[in-house]
Amino acid sequence: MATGNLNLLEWLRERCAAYRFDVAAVFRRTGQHPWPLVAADEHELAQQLADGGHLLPLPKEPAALANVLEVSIVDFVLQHLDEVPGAQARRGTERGYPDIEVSGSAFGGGYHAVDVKIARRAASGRATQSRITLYTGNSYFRYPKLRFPGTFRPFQDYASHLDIVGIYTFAPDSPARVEELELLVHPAWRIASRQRSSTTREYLGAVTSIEDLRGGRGEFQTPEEFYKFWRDYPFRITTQVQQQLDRLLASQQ
Ligand SMILES: [Ca+2]
Repeated sequence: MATGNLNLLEWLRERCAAYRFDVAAVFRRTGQHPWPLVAADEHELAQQLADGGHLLPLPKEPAALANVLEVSIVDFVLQHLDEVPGAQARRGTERGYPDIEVSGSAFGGGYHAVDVKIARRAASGRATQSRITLYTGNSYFRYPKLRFPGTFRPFQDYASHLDIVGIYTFAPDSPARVEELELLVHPAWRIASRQRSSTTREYLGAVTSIEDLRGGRGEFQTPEEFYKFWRDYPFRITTQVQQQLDRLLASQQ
């Protein structure tokens, strides 16, 4: 296969269409049943483990459950990237940006940021229950030439910023908690709104309509319009960011 001819956005869409969340529950070592335990297939095994008291449900709390999904999706993407000749990828830090950094000749060279976002469907089924956070607005995003802690390089050094958005229905009675998971892939600016995603944190929010998220219909016509709006936004510069800035500026003199 010739290198440099893959479009990362298209590649991710194709791969993500084949993703299945197959984490059924949390395994507990202790159970009550006779040994050996013999199962003909994974369904029978799951049933026997459940009947034998080996399974605990996944967490209900949205952030905890989102983290389980995120880790599983990042693992899946990294595994598939590993099979692409001429592609490199690495996993970001828990609280940093991005979740995955992709590079190499397979995708035309340069560095690409891929971030995973998880949202629960609202009861209506038409919107996300809360607004997805696209970026933290007062640090690496606002100062795109500086390399902040928790990042691999300055924001502007990425050729593209892509988001994998996972939307699921919360199933309180299922040990897996997650049903009807849908994965969408878009450049982050395409699903951006003009609203913050938190009243207390310095976060930029996405649009909440699931139709608009699917179609990549955010509130900006161009990336320039998006970056101008959110870089001009009067976010608070927290003490932590102030200290990071002081250090970064001092090291560049
Ligand atoms: Ca993430």
